[in-house]
Amino acid sequence: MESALMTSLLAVALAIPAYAQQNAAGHSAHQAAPTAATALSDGEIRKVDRDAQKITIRHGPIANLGMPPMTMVFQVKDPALLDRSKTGDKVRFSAEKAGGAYVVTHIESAK
Ligand SMILES: [Cu+2]
Repeated sequence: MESALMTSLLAVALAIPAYAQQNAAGHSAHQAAPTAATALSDGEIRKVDRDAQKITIRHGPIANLGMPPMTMVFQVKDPALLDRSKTGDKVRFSAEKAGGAYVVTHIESAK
């Protein structure tokens, strides 16, 4: 009985630092999840063209594309990205080059 209690207390004591570490790692992993392949860039939506499935973004530097800040038109990987975007939105987004076109793969609201 007593040794069982000691064992469970020991298990808890050992688990606490492991949990804390795992939690910290889990948090940063969560932050990085949408950006596994590409880093997020800052941008502001200038135009959403649903017919052409294109979006104009005034963006900051895009590290993975080696692109300086500018305003430009992107294609979108998923048309649903357009539904969540409107002119004037401040966003964080990721883009990649696919078949000679620049394609937005992720957009999230910038807070
Ligand atoms: Cu650009």
